[in-house]
Amino acid sequence: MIVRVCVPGPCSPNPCLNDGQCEVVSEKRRGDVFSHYYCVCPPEVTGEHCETNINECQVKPCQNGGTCSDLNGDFYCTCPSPYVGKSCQQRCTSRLGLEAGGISEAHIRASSVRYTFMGLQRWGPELARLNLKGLVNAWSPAPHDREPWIQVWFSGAGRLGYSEFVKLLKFHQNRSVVCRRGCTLRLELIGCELNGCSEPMGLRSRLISDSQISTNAWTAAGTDQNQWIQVDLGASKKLTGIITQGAKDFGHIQFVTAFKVSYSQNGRDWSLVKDQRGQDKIFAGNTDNNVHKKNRFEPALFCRFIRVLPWDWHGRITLRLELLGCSQ
Ligand SMILES: [Ca+2]
Repeated sequence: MIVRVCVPGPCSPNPCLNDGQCEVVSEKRRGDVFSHYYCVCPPEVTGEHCETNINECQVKPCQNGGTCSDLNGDFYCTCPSPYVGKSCQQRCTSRLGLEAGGISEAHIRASSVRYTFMGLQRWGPELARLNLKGLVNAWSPAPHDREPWIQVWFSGAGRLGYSEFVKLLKFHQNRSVVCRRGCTLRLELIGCELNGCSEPMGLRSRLISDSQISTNAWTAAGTDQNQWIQVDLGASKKLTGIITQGAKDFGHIQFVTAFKVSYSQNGRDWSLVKDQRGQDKIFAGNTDNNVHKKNRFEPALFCRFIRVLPWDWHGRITLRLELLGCSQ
């Protein structure tokens, strides 16, 4: 009678460390193996008894001057500014969208607002954007506000465990030093989205050449729903969003108020982006000729070619655009 359970043997108690699995070597297989067992080690350790920690820093995974810390089956990079990411691979210096309008008015709040010219001019927090033009062109707190602050909310950032708000406060105790004729402020925040796939694909900075896209500010020859503009990314990319902007032509304001998007791997077979009900998705476009309107692709698109199909417009069909994504 053979008893298999609860008998002390080469694997009981388990001689393998760090959760290594002990396997008994059968008599037949033993040959010149002198131990009665061997250890199957988890990936983070090695050695006869899984006793040796594998140094994940040995392959130097941290880029751009990052410092590597060896962890249990993993590594951690401490990155010097402005680099972020698992391997410090991402340069985190994008403008986060105050100036360009990617951060909407509803996402900017402040402790108070100054009114001038008999209360007609409102220096609201939504005006705290760089290079804003016009008579009232910045945020300014009320004169009685002793501790002014302005706050920007990045929707969605909290899901990643990073702070979702940035709040600038207490510019200076003695305001007469800092603020001349009232505190006013315009600002831009520099950073990046840590999911790492919403970098501008280069239409605005012309990394994508004009042969890949018809032109930077595009006006369709026709004014009907058969117009489209196509971008060839050169290779398959992951696209997570699109930014559109209208234009002004000899004083005529022109912008696309709604559009559809189709995408393709080969430039011949096209699929339209659908909404949750399976209908062709109609993206909300611009409401003026200047502000950047950002739309997300959820889920992301994986494609080489993308077409914007204007669905509704003001004036002529005129569009400037940038795609957001990455090469993964
Ligand atoms: Ca390790």
